[in-house]
Amino acid sequence: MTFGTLAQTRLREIARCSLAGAGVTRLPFTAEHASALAHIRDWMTAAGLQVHMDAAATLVGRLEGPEGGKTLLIGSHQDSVPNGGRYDGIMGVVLACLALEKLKIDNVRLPFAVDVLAFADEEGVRFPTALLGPRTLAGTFDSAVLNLEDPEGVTVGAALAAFGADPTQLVGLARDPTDILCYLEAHIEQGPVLETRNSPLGVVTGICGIERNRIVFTGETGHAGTVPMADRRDALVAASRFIVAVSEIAKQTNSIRATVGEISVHPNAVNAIPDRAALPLEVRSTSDAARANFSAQMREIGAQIASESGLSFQMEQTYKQPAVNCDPTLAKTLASAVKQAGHPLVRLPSGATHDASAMSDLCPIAMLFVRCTRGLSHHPDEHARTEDMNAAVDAIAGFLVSLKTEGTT
Ligand code: HGY
Ligand code: MN
Ligand code: MN
Repeated sequence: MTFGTLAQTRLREIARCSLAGAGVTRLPFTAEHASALAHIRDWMTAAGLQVHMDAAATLVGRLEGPEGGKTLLIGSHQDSVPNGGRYDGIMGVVLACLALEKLKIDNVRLPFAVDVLAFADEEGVRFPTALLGPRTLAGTFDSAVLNLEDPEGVTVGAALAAFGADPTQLVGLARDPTDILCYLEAHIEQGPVLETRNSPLGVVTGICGIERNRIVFTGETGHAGTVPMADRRDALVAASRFIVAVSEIAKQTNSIRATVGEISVHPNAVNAIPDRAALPLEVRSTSDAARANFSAQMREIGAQIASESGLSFQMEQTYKQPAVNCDPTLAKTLASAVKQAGHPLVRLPSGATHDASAMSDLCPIAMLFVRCTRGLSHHPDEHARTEDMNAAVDAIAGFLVSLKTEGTT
């Protein structure tokens, strides 16, 4: 059995730790998360790691290194989006464990310790926040997050405590940057580039920044049959014009990805004119300046659309994460490991954000992408090939060994 086959088998098994329905639905601090940790614990134990769950519900598998040596961090997230795929996040955990298992079989001893990390919550689906685990390790965690609630009114703090973690001990999780070598994350590409380039692996150059704004158009409701069209202050019509403008202008700016993924309408009745339309505008770019410019442009356009129809317009930033670069030296080492494993080298930016985005506040980061069939992700049909995951295990193991020989410890 190859490591790729083992990875595919393990990912098929852990995909069952999910709510019913298409694809995988595994949110943080839930029964599905708890059952997934049992599988991950087994993977870590098979790799010879000492396993514990930290106060942020990150499962940590530690391979001890020489006394006083540094620690290399490697991993990804266990959670999924609703009806997501079986590779996003969790693939990075299984590949990390298998790479260490490979080194154990090859009797390779590393001159540094390794912590494999299975973070609880990267997607930010259950709660209006994300990256809890990486932020506690990086010391950038904001304790106000503990009071944020899920749709059922459960706070992050209560969910952590009920899960057996400890919201009062999060501050103590911060790592000393001088003890850390780097953070490596393997992740399915979630896009079409590697498939188009016919390459199983890619070395990530940087991770996009992200900004989310809450937009509200407010007009006036009225009877759908009696108010003349010219007299209407229809919030949904204005919001629709705004959404089309977002798409058209984003298309004209090549480094921008802008999405309106939800909308709520009031009174939301078939025979009443909408007096309120609320929507999130998400903007991503590898350039923070381009992202800020685009948002400023949309603020102006939204205000103009509103004033033309006698409505009011509000736009408030609710989330921001800057673009981060992967460490060029680590990327070079990872590139050599990919070539050493006999695969072509493709370098590419990440349009998705990752745990590595937050880990970059703690230490230098490197990311390895694995080809994604049809570029499909956040989708039940997400798929990675067995042979590509096998290639990834080779490349990760090669990267760890080359860090040893390059003495970057
Ligand atoms: O939204 C993202 O890019 C990530 O999948 N959470
Ligand atoms: Mn992910
Ligand atoms: Mn995701």
